[in-house]
Amino acid sequence: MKTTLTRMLGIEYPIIQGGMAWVADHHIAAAVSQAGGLGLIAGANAPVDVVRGEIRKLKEMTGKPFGVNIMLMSPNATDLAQLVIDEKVPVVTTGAGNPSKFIPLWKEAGIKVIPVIPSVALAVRMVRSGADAVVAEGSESGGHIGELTTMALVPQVASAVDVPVIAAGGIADGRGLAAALMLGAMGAQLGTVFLAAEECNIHQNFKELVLKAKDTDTVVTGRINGHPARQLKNKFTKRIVEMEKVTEDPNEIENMLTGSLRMAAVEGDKDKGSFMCGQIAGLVKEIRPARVIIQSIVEEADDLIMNFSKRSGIELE
Ligand code: TUI
Repeated sequence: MKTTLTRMLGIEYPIIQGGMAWVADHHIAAAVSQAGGLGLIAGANAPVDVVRGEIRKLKEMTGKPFGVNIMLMSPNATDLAQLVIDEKVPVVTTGAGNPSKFIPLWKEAGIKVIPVIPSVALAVRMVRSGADAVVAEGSESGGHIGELTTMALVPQVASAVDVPVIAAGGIADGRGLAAALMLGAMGAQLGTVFLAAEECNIHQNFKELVLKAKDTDTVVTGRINGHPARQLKNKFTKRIVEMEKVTEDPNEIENMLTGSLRMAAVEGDKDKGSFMCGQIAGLVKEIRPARVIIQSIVEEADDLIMNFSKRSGIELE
């Protein structure tokens, strides 16, 4: 399956793995890239030396294209912006902010720049600043999200910009990829389904919670402090939701979040962790190698697009 996105990035399939903080290390990123998608290492709040180590370990595992996601609220964002240049990283995605000031440097270094955006206005601004593509991320996604759903956001972004659009949020199988392409996207970014990849080194408890989750098991916290984030419901989110009703200091919520991603992904602490996860978790039912996940998504989407009217029973005159 080739699109303008696969050609731009030199990958086989139009599938990008999300840059999940405390989750996306060189193991999962290398597996996704080796399988023909684009694997991403999450910069998140990690120190520069740690991310450099991850990049170098990934390069030992695969010679295929990969990317680094830079979370712009990180205190290390500026140093990471330079690191990706020094380490000749082929693709950079960004999240949780506006990367405009870094784009000229990255472009000069030959890096493909793909900001994740939650609105048409930001997409247009990013393209004017030189972005090569954008990820239009709907609020079905896990982690830090905007207001719009994937269904509403993707076609509006696709109509507003002349670079490839990658749909994200609520996609975990071939139906989702095919639907994204129908909405005008040239590919899809997936996070939740890769939480259940064999090569994803999160705590076993996290994987089990994802496999067990049903459609209504996530909740958005942080709307009050301007950093809304979707995660699996647990004791931790219950406490935050209660706190949000009474607190007069939004920073209090921010402080509660400190360490909670690590607590989920590394410690597997079911009560104190923030298990960031998308609404599509209910569709994720087994642990599979990244290669099998990608193959099955692409095969299903391919078949749907080629044989849609026959498969669906929808008759066209
Ligand atoms: O960034 C993400 N997802 C994330 S980041 C993260 S770490 C974190 N945890 C708690 C609170 C905040 C961060 C976990 N998941 N997705 C991409 C994304 N980017 N979603 C929304 C945005 C975004 C928001 C505002 C992009 C640009 C933006 O611009 C505002 C501005 O500066 O104009």
